[in-house]
Amino acid sequence: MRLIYFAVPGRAEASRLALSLSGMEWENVLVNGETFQKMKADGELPWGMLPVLETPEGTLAESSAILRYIGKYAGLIPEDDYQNAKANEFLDGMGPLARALDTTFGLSDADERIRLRKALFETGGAGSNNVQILENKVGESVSGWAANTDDLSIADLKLFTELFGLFSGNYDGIEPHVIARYPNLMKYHDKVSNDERIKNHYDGTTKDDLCWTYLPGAFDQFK
Ligand SMILES: N[C@@H](CCC(=O)N[C@@H](CS)C(=O)NCC(=O)O)C(=O)O
Repeated sequence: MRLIYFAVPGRAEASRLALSLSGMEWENVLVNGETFQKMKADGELPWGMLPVLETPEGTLAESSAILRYIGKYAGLIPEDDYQNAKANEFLDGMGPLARALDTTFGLSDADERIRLRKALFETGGAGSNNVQILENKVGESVSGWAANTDDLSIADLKLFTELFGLFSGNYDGIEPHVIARYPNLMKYHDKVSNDERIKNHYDGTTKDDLCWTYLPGAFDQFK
C-alpha cells in the first residue's frame, strides 16, 4: 500500500495512523504541489485531489473511504453493526468542519486569509459552531470514545487527528488556545493521546514536529 499526500497531517493523518496500527507494510509518500499537479494532469487522482491510497487492486481516493478501508485491517471497525454505523455517522458528520475551512485555503492574500479564519472561530462562526457540536458529542459519549463505541474506532482517528491537527499553528489565523477552551475536547485529547496504541505511534515526535498536537498534554499550556 502507498498513501500519497502532502507533508502535513491534514486529511491523511488518520489513515497513516490506521496503516501503522494495522501492522501491514506501507509507504508514506509525501508530495509537493508540483508533483500533485502532475499526478492530476496525468489522471492519477480519481477525484483530482489528495490523499489517495494505492492498493494492489487500484487507487482509492477520499480520506474517509481510505480510513474505512484501512480501519478494517487495523481492527478499528466496531463489530457491532449499530456502533459501526455510529462510527461512520461520525466520519460523515465531521464534513462541515473541514468544508468551513476549505474556502480559506486558496486565498493568497495572507491578511484576508487570517481575517477569515479568525472569524470562523469567533462566536457564531462556522468553525466554532462545528467544534461546539464535537464538544457536545464527546461530552455525551458514555465510553468516552468519539462515537460512544466500546473501544477506539476509525471515528476517533479522524476526530483526534483532523481536529487537533487544525490547531498546530500550521494554518495561520487558527491558534492553539482556541481549542484549549473546550473542556470535553481537552479531556478527550487526554484519553486518546494517552491510549497506548496512539502514544506508541507518536513516541519520538518532538514539539517542533507538526504532529506535536497529538502528544499527551499538548494543549496544557494554552488552557
Ligand atoms: N473530500 C476529500 C477532500 C480532499 C481535499 O480537499 N484535498 C486537498 C488537500 S487537503 C487537495 O487535494 N487540494 C488540492 C486541490 O484541490 O487542488 C477528502 O476528504 O479526501
